[in-house]
Amino acid sequence: MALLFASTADDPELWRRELGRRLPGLEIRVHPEIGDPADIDLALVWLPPPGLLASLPNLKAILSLGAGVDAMLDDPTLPADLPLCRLVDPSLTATMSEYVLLHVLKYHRMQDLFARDQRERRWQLRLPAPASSTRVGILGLGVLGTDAARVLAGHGFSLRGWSRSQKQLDGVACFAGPAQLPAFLAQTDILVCLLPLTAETTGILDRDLFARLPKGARLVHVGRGAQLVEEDLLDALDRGQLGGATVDVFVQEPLPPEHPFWAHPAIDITPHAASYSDPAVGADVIAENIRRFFDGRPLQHVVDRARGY
Ligand code: NDP
Ligand code: OXD
Repeated sequence: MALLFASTADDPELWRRELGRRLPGLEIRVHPEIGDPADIDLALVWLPPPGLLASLPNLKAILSLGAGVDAMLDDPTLPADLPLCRLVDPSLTATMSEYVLLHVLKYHRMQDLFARDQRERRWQLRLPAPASSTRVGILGLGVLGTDAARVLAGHGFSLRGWSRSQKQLDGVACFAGPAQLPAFLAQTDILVCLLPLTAETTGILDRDLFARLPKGARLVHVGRGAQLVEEDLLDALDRGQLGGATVDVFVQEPLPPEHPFWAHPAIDITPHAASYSDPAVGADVIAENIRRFFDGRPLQHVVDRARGY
């Protein structure tokens, strides 16, 4: 009975310490020091090498160290019948909402324009408008989108959100499904993408979608790289259809040095760093699922593989 830890983005020793505090008897093996693969019952992973999970003959459940599991679902060797649980962690949610607030405020308070003025040594007073006059639209009203909406509402922004199924959220005008997407976009000054990557959302941030936003709208993209058609973003910025974009996720990560986003004056990039799962917090959630597994109780946050998230 052992848990395999495999992630190149997370510190195994921090997770070992935090999980060990909560589950003292748990044996943790850190990839690539697996030992006998037949000993592994559970895998705690982020972007595991394709084929790794399929090589564990007694694996019974997969726990993701990330909220989005698209990369794992993309691995054709992923064992089809095992529960795959995504991470729903208060520290990841809080850091994501912080990132969204930071960049929405940047655009609302015209900090992007002040930065350009500074580069051009231009002293230009720009007076702020009330937050209620800035319309923020959130694509995806799941765990992260709902919390971002709550935080933005606390700052007085005018909010709308779009999801697959119809929602009712206090202070958020809710839209659902492809038919209501145009109406949602027409009243969005700052668009935040917090969608999972699925067949339906691949390439959703494209020329047609940008054309439906008010001219000069801004984009904050924190979903997944493949949702954005990168050349359409460059084109929309060049034509002034979009006024600026903040991008955290890319088709190719790390972003290659020659990529045009690096030096574009209207694009701010961060290296897939919008949120962070603090092991001291996230271990509560993971440990609860491990206890459930050993007690034979239903696991939490199991991904619906047919839906893709
Ligand atoms: P959830 O599963 O909780 O929420 C997903 C939301 O997207 C739901 O509201 C869902 O609608 C909606 N949605 C899915 N497909 C569609 C569709 N075709 N049309 C309209 N709405 C759709 O996920 P989280 O909020 O936890 O995470 C969202 C994503 O954020 C992750 O999958 C990941 O890609 C990204 N992420 C990025 C990070 C970063 O550092 N940049 C960090 C963490 C996550 P419904 O409610 O109706 O099901
Ligand atoms: C995630 C991420 O999905 O960090 O958790 O991208």
